[in-house]
Amino acid sequence: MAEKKPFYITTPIYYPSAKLHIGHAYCTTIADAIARFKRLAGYDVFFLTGSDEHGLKIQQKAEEAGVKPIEYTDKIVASFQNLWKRLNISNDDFIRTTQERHVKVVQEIFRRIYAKGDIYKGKYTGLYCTPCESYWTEHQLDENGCCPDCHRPVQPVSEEAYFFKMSKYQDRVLQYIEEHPDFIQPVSRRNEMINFIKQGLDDLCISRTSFNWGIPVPTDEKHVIYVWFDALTNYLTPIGFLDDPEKFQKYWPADLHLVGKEIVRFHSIIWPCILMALDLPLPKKVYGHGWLIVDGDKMSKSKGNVVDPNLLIDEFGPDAIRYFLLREINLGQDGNFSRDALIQRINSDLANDLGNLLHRTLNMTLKFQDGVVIAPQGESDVDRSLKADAAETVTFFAENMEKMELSRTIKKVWAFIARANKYIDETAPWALAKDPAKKQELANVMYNLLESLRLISVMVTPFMPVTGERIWKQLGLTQPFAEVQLTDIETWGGTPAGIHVGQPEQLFPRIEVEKEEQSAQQPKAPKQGKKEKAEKPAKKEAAAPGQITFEDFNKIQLRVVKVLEAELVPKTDKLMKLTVDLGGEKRQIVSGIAQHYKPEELIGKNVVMVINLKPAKLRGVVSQGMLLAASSGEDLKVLSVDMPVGSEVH
Ligand code: ME8
Repeated sequence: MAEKKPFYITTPIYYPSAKLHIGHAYCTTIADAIARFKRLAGYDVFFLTGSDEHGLKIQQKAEEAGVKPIEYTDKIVASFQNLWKRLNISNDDFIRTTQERHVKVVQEIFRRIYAKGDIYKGKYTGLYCTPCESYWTEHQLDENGCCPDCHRPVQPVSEEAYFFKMSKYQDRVLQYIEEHPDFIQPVSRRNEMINFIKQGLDDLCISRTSFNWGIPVPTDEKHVIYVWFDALTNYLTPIGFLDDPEKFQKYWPADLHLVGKEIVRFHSIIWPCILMALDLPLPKKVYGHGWLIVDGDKMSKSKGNVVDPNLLIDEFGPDAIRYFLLREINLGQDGNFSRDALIQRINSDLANDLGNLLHRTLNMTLKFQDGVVIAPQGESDVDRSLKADAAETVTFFAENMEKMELSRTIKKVWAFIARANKYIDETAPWALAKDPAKKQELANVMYNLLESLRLISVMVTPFMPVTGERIWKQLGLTQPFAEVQLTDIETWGGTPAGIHVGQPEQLFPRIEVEKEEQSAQQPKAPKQGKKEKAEKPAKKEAAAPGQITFEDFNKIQLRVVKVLEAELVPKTDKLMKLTVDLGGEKRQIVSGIAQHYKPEELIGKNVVMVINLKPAKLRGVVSQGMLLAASSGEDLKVLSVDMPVGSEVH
């Protein structure tokens, strides 16, 4: 047998500074769909994901939690691994940058590049963004003098540090990018990177002495290696860079680094410079995908719009979430996540189109042929047209998945599902079943439907692995599902005659929107938790008209917050934009108090805020809460209290 072609695909390694949200799940799901497709297409796939555990931010979080950094990361990393398991992510390894195998690699790389003269000791003075773990120069800051990535304030720092001579590789990296049009994708990101390099690359600071949660510089232990140098090299560790030359030879260079758009720069500029210093070939492709936006807004803890993938899996199952993310969003662009759109897709595409096709086909096979698949003989025009569509869909699938056109591929497969549903109406098997002379014609129709579903079950698998296998089993196919390859669906007729189909099982229950709306009135967590769903809700005493129950009142979360910044919203005379501190978390509120206060009168005040109000946009500015105020006639005063920031108000 010919040796399988290797395919090495990676996701970024995630920071265990907080729980993962649906945006992280999006990135990993894309990589998983590609990895699964490549396996199907006969590649020897190595799919890597992991965790990026060092750095000041993690050290600070651990200190806040009163535990050692490794205890802190152990716990969060376990939650990552659990999430990937629940989402059926098929990674072949999980790298933790705290693992001994990785520490050895990073230190060896440091040694090699130092020995070559491309790492030197100097003095670092610059600006550091703690949340992003990034150093910036003055001219890179945004218009407010903040971090150009996260737009939060940066701190000036000055210390002895090791530097990597990126400047030495600037011309070579630029030349490489220009000569390899496929290296950075999509093209828009490639142009951004070219412009960035043309502005000149500074040498990169790769060590710190002001914290110690990191990999020590091998020859100078008071320094720890700066996180990006440690993080990027993760891609070399599990494929045997130090300990398995044969494996390394096989998988390096990586075929695809899939990353979010904001870290393309690290992967397509810094990482190539490090690899050039190591005399290693560069990865074949860096693909920068867009962000997942929630109901039109970027997800962030401070906006309170973070969507927890675990709760969604509890509620809708992993495949529906995967389907939605991959179907709804074009890879290179930002895309919107909305619960309503998710429910709509589940009902129309999964329960209706796919679920009905399977259900009707199996039911009719059971009813008209005792569940036995009968070999087809001859074909009608409509049969021929269905088969032509099937062949075209399989070709489209193979070609477009290679091009990472995931959403387009899904749409094409669903067009074929619609085609197969239409074929049922066109051929009307129930009418054929009434006429004994049409027995073979009926058998042909049933065969064509079952065979269409066989192809569909394989084509949906990269996106929905559980569903693909469930369809396969219900069809009664005997070939082990795990062994199925793309070649098995490239020719029509793989369903063997004589097998028995199984009983239809519902793939996706319809979500009743009315019920949804009712349950949306309930507090969020119980609605999403499975256990709570199974339990009967306790009977509640209804409130009289005009009254609210204690439970209603209890839903409102009131907190003492400090006003940090205040400014008028341009082109309005009533609205003021405030930045408030909730006690470790900042939020932005838009409040209609501009006719009653000057901005400077509010700054520094401790006021009362509703913190769990659904974010809204006022004149295009996002407001993530509401201030309480008392008014009488023209007079209005915000409720201000002499209590520490973060105090709860009952
Ligand atoms: O950047 N939509 O880690 P990270 C889509 N440790 N993708 C999103 C997203 C969203 N809303 N939010 C985050 C790091 N991501 C480094 C990587 S790699 C050597 C080191 C994506 O946990 C984000 O774009 O902050 C990034 O690709 C990934 O999650 C990891 O983010």
